[in-house]
Amino acid sequence: MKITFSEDHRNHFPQGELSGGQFVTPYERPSRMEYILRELKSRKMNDFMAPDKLDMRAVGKIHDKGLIAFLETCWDQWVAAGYRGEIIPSSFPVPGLSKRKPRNIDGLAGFYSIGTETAITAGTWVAAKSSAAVALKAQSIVAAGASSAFALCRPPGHHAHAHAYGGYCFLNNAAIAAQAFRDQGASRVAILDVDFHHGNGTQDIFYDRDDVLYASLHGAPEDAFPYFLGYKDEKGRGKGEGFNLNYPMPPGTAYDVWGDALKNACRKIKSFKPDVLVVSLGVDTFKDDPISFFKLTSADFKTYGARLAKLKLPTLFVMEGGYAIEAVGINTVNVLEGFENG
Ligand code: OKP
Ligand code: ZN
Repeated sequence: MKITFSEDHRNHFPQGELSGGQFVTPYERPSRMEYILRELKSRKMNDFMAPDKLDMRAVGKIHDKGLIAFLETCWDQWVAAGYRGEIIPSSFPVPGLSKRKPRNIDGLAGFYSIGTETAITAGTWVAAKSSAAVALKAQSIVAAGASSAFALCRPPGHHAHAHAYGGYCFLNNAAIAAQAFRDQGASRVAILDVDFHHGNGTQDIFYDRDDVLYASLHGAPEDAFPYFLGYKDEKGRGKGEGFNLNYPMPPGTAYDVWGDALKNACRKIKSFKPDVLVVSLGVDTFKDDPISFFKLTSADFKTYGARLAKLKLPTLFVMEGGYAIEAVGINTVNVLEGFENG
């Protein structure tokens, strides 16, 4: 399987994540990539490719111009305003407040984000663009006829909405890739999101559409970030009704239950008859993940990789989360190896 990767992800490494009222070293950190690269190489998965320059038209099909302009210029505006720290929003246009866009950069950050955990630094935009470029390069490899490809991208993407960043995500890499498949002739695209967290951004982006099926297995929103989306009764809207599938699961969920949900999602994906499958691959379902509450073992990742292969679809794997730093490589590569041998 071809793997796309760029070192440019390193440009995004905030010093702080606001977590439990403290600043901690962000869970989503550059070294995650080192562990995955090391494991890929040790299992002789060496077929790496660099991305092309990002096609901003492909990004513009998914994201709002205002968000793109914000991400592009926010750091300079923040510095010009005299702020000394990283960009962390603090005020949000929740229902009851006006939805008008402020001029002030502190206000704008709240306008364009879903929370306060995701700091922006000088290099964030360069890294976010490289992440989308890595996803699009792998997409082009599958579009050209490869049976699979792995986009080893960072920062992740599935929490990013058309109009908002957050949850460690800036550009929705999986959504951008799914749309690129559509624009290059695929009639139907399925997105299977196996990251521990619900992909609120991806769901919202495709919520009204019947040409992109979104299926997600995740920690129940009552108990888990992103808290405000991911319920089972969110099934899509208008002609999109029936093309959004949520499988929220409670704390302590292990493979017996998770694997059944996957089986069910795979059946639904199969009957959708997609031309291609995009997997939002987060490995934060692992039992030792520091910010999640599922109980998958490293062996389970291989098992479900093989299950995905049974769909016999051209498959694009797009990296999302996974924070149990030592195990992130093993678990990620277990999925890919399970898929290749499955
Ligand atoms: C990104 B991906 C705030 C908790 C925020 C953010 C988790 C983002 C996960 N106290 N947690 O889906 O792995
Ligand atoms: Zn996650």
